[in-house]
Amino acid sequence: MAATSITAMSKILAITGGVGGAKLALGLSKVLASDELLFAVNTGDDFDHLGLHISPDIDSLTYALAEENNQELGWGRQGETWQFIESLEALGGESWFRLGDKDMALHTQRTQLLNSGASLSDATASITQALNIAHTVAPMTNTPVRTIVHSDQGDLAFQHYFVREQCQPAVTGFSFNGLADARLNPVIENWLERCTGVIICPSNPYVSVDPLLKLNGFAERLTDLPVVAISPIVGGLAIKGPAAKMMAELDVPASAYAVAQHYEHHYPGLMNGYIVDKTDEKEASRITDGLRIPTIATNSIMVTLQDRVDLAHTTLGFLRDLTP
Ligand code: FO1
Repeated sequence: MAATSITAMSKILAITGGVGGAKLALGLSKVLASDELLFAVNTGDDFDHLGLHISPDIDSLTYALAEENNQELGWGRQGETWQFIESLEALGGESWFRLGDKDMALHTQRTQLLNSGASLSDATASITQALNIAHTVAPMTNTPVRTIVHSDQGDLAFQHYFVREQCQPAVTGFSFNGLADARLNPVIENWLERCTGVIICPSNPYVSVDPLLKLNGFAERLTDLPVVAISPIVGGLAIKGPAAKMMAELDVPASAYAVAQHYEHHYPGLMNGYIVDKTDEKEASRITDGLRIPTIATNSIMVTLQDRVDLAHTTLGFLRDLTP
């Protein structure tokens, strides 16, 4: 399906991280052309592993946009084989982080590009172009930021919490090493000069969206723009990932309302509109009245490509309605 422009004036910034965000991102890429849509991606999940630089959220988005994402696993590349990781395991090597053979090629190429002096942004552009992705996938920053999960089992690097420990430890909070010194990717900075609206994709607010919004001055740069967020929580559950479990452990009700409250508390006035799933229709009026954020309810569970495109259209229409 080729991207068909809905308005010649759009310059949309989509903030995304993880698999839920990547689903809507694909829908948006079908609706807006590459000069109308830029993806700003969380890099807090990045880590160095087996001598390679791994950027899981960039990978999820890259494979989604290339329509090469592994639908059974929910991460990684489709049509994968596992000879490398199985051979490594047989040698007694570290194999908890399952790197597929095709996926390994991407991490190797990224690491090579970084080692030869490319920025993460340039390395990502080279890889996405090679995979025929028209849209720009912009890492939030070119400097390392690493999410640390504080838990009942101590402080854990994000992938150790998420993959090695299977999100079992109870979380008590998060910090983002390197964030204070990180500079917003100049590609995103330039886009903001002409940006007409911002979409916060249905990603985990604590570990996918906060690292971006907390980046030096970024949230403040967005306050003059129409911003719409989509709840990653539907009917008290996270569509994918540990968001609902994290909320329960942080003593926050796992609800679409609480996600809106989180954004409003930490970034007052940032969000101009909010989208919840139609199963949470009752929450929509509570959020509109209680938090004074115009909220609509629609189908936000994206199973098919058409679901992704439909949510993209609804989000862009809502954003347009909120634009002065
Ligand atoms: N997630 C898993 O649950 N298990 C894995 O072994 C795993 C490997 C992996 C390799 C490359 C990559 O880019 C992502 C990978 N993921 C894996 C997914 C990833 O760690 C998480 O989905 C994100 O960090 C959460 O946004």
